[in-house]
Amino acid sequence: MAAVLPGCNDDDDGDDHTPASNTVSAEQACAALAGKSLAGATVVAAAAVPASGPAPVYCKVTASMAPSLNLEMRLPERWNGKLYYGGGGGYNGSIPGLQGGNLTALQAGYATVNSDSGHAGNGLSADFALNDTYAANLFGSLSVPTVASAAKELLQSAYGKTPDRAYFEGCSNGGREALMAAQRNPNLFDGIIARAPAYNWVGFMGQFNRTAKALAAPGGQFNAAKLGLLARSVRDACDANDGVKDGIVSHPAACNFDPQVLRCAGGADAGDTCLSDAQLATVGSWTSAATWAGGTYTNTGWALTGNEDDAGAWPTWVTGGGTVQAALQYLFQDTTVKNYLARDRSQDSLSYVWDSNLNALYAMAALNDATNTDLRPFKASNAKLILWHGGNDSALSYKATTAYYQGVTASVGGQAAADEFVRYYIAPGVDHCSGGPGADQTDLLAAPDDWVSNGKAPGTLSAAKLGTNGAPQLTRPLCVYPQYARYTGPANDAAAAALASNYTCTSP
Ligand SMILES: [Ca+2]
Repeated sequence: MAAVLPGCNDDDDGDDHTPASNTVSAEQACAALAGKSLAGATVVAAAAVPASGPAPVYCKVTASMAPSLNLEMRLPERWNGKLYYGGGGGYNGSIPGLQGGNLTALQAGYATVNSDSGHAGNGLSADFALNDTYAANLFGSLSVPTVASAAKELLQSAYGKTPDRAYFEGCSNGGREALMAAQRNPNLFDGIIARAPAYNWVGFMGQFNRTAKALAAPGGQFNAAKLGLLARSVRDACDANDGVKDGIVSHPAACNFDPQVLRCAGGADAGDTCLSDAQLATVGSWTSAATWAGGTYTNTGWALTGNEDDAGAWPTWVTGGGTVQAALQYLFQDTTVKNYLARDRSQDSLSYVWDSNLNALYAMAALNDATNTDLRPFKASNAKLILWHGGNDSALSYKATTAYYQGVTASVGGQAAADEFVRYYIAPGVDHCSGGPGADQTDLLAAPDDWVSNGKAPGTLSAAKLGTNGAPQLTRPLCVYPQYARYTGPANDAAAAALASNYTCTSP
């Protein structure tokens, strides 16, 4: 059948099913797509959604791709001619909703697309990977180019033209999807925003396993008082080093706090004012690099930041509030051991030796690792890359993203070449993807779009932390790595310390 050629719609009412304009009503866009099958995607539903709160009116399109990939597009009435692809999180398994980057993009006139990456399930579960190699491939790398291809054809059908620009943004596993696309599909997107990327899958999952074992060892767990002691001691030592005691260590790489000063006399646990040897071993596991399989797989470890006690930091990711089996690091490595490595759901992950089955590691790396730093093809396509990482991320260390950035810089031939297409930002005091005491909100989509469309390379950006009323509670400059925001305002002035204008991006 050749019934989907754009413009060939004279057999019906003539002007509202295959429009060739950026201004198309939600009803028109939906009518153009209802019942269509394009690029392997079958439209399941297409319905106009009225404006609501911050969201404009749009056409919501759901489509499925055999055997089990589901995607959703949101088509605005005044389309800016660009596509925004928002990545997933964790082990995916559901379609991200209209919030965060999706909402920002739709408000700015982008058409958006998201997918479940090929399976339905809980984002903490890798059950899909145990017996379904195709689902594992879709999760690892195939879903993004597959969905992007379909999305571009659906836009052609809805608006009568393919997008002028396409951007991908993701955080955590979405950040991994972003780097995977930059590495394997260098022509697919004009700009890619990789936030807190989970790119080093074998390495960081191995580190999760290592951390969980340290916490599960006799006496290795932290209660709230001991966690507060550790974090407060780091702040006492390093908070003021950036020019202001604001509860945020803005340059943790220069913080030389030695946790051994907290050791209980004799090393046995002597209460909440000191750390036992088992607890210091947990800290040592946290801050040290790890290697497996003779150095084939590595992980950087974390810097001590002084905000380990933030609710979205260690309590969520590491200690599980005192029960390691409730911590997200434990849960992610546990489902990974069961479904990718041991391939046995009865395997106890805390007794599993991470590199006991090298072939299993190789297979998981082939599926999920996005560690290739050679982005010369991506650069040659004139695409741009924004890297962003929260400085207080207790899930994925910013140090790993720094290592990736340095690897890319070397691969493309040095700093000047890297500066032509990559920017890297660390947001101090920000937890995994968002949250924490730092300024976590930045319009990162505008940066690559301005770079690609207008040749305006991004420099210092603006970041804010919003209060519960939605107004900025504090602002900070978001500095280009390796610079950090140093306070240069009046001393002992809390109001001044909350304003970005009193900070200067400073080289370390
Ligand atoms: Ca500070």
